Amino acid sequence: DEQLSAPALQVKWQKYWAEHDTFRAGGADDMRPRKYVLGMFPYPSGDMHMGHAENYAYVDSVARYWRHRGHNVLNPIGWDSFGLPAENAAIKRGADPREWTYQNIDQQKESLKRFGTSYDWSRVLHTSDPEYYRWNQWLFLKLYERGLAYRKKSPVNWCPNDQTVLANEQVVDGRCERCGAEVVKKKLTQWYFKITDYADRLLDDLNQLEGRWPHKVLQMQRNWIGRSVGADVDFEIEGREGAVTVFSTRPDTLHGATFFVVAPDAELAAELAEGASAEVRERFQEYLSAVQKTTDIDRQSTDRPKTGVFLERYAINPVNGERLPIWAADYVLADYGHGAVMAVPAHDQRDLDFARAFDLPVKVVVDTTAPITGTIPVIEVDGEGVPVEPAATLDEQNPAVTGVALTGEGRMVNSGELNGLSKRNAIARAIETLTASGKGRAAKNYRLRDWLISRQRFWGTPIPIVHTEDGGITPVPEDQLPVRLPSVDGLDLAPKGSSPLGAAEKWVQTTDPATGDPALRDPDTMDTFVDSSWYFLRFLSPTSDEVAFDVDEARRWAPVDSYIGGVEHAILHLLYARFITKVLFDMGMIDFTEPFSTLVNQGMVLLDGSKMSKSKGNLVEFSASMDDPGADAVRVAIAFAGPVEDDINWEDVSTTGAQKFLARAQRIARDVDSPVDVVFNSGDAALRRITHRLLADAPSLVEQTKFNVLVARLMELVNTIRKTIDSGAGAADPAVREAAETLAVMLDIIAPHTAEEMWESLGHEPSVGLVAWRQADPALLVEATATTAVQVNGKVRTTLEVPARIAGAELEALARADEKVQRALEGKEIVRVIVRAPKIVNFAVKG
Ligand code: ANZ
Repeated sequence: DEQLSAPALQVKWQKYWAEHDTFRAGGADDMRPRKYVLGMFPYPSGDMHMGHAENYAYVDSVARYWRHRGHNVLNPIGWDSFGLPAENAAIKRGADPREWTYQNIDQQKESLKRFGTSYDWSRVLHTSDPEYYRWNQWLFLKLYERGLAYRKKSPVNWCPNDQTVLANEQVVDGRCERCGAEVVKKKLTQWYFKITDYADRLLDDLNQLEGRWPHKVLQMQRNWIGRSVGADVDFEIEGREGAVTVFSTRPDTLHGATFFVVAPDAELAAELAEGASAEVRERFQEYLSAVQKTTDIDRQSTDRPKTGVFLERYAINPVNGERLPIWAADYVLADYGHGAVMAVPAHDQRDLDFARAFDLPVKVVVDTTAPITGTIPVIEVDGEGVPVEPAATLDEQNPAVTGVALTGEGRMVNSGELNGLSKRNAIARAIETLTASGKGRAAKNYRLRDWLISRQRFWGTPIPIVHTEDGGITPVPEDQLPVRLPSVDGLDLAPKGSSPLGAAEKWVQTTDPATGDPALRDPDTMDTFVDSSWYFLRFLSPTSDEVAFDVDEARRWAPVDSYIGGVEHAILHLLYARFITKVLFDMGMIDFTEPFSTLVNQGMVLLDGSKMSKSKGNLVEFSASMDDPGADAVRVAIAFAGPVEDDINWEDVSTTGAQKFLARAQRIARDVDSPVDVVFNSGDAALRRITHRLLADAPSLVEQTKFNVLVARLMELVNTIRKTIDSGAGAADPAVREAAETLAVMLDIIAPHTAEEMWESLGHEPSVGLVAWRQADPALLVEATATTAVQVNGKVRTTLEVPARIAGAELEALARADEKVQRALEGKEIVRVIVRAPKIVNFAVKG
């Protein structure tokens, strides 16, 4: 009657699972309902540490749960194994990034197995395998065919430290997301994916995910896409052929435009400055070079003093012919809208700040003090309606004086035919009028930019394109894929601003597949976010060398039912995966448009309140904890420490408590002394009620990610079983076996090794991981009830049947709602209510 040590227990059951392939997903003929459970795949940056433990434990629990609910579960694992850390590590050691990568992968695999995870190990993939990245290249070609992959020369984000370009998404507060170096702009010819073609769908489809993805993530995606609606308005410019267009969300305010601003780094600014005096030209050049050193973040900052140069040129307001002085100012960005704005200082704060700095006129065109039906809430005070906002006069609110732009609702003034209209109606009317006169039209704008995918680094997917001597571009035909990375031998990987692949002469020099003429391979590699944008589909047919993924398997399994990962991927990875999913849908390869039906962002295990990391030297070692206290104790303790979505502190995690609980659970299984086939219809009634209440509650606890509550309930069950064994009918009571079996099956989702061992002690064949949770017996869920006497002035008017544990307030409400009681109270004033739940409610009344 000895309990196995944690390592012995783990080895025993991990060996069993591996030998029996216990968690392999069922094939096409498996008729159970399917669940695709997926954790965001790991990056092989080193061995696992305790900071990762919550992620893997939670994904595993979800997968195990659905198996217990009778589902055919697919829970695969792979590695996102291209990328900078491997390349940087290789440079540091003068080694091959492959070595570092695959060594780390092996280590992580081993750790994940020791943690008792239930992956389908037959589907492992690594994005750095040619068998995988070949299909990245295929995807690139498909996007190219559809006009969704294109090259352009434009200013790109450049990390001077990593010596590579970065996507907008990889620039955080003006710095490189990876190394923190300040990002600069550099003009380069690069490959882009046209994600902006999908902006509307990427935005609108978020509504489908409401309630199924964390609201915060949906909001971040919405803001990132940043759709604005309004109008494009054409302005003539004195002394220039052809109109210039501006984008405005407020075409209703056209009459309030008092000047015109061009982004200094837009081509138009240089062109207009060209026509100005020598002095202005010089001032402009100086200003432009200063602006080019400023980040977009700084340019948009509201508390930076406004700067600009008057270009001595004028734009003509299309609605009233007024001459608007044209300024170059850096608060207008070159690559948003059309890089120019009509400035309406009375109603736009940035324009007002600028107008006040340079003494430009301010003209109010929306009277925000004029009432719009229903917009100013009124409250009753002593029977009189009083507006919540005290009425102010327009004079008091003059933006030129207060410095505060009037951005609220109101009625149009000083605006010709728009006068008297509300802001909203005036926007619509202004667009109609502009359209009719041909001087403008309704327009949309997005913050979202096309996805820059070229990287000047070695450790990534080669772009499957060759360049001919005459500057032509030829895609590598599909049947010649993969374009494999060359050997790293003799290559200098050190960052130098161009791709190291360019120096691999034998590799670079090739022939045009179309003509046989000499040609050069594109030396850049793809952003690794391309790799992760579709990997969830590759898991469905991971070894196929015919197709990227099998469309029939995709119809069976996809989209992913439960996607689980860190909130750090709230924008980049999820947006790209959503985009590629929509492209594949348009290609007719899949029948869904969103890749991840539900999303959970789980927290991390922190130490001293900060993220564990090698650089901070605060890692709690993972391997050592698998020996002591053991995988199950770690998993129970983490689950118990708090809700899945929260970060938890390792200091708050009690593994000794968890160890004791697991030991008690195992002892119960060994103590049970009834036949394996005993019928569960008798025995200790209180214990049976607790068991069945848990069977009824556990699914929603798991589905709402309340694992901490589930563990607490399992602990309660262990205590009650032990009490029943020690008193009552003892270890032979069928209710004890029923409870112990329920405990084992439920415990499996958190402490699988312990659960298997219990299941065996209870006389069953493994694996408990495939045993279905039983249905709760409704007869055992009925709560005890009590009878309440409801009195009015001491006289019983009715009786109520209520739950025995009803709260006083609830009971009083029930009594008041009763018809007989209402009749007895009619026309009377209630002086006092006395409630003694669940027995008595007494209303003391007069009149
Ligand atoms: C006139 C106006 C009047 C505007 C008003 C706003 C309020 P969002 O919502 O971010 O799309 N704008 C247009 N292009 C710009 C650029 N390249 N750089 C900086 N600002 C630019 O903002 C759209 C508004 O931002 C546009 O509407 C324009 O100012 C400005 F009472 O036009 B608005």
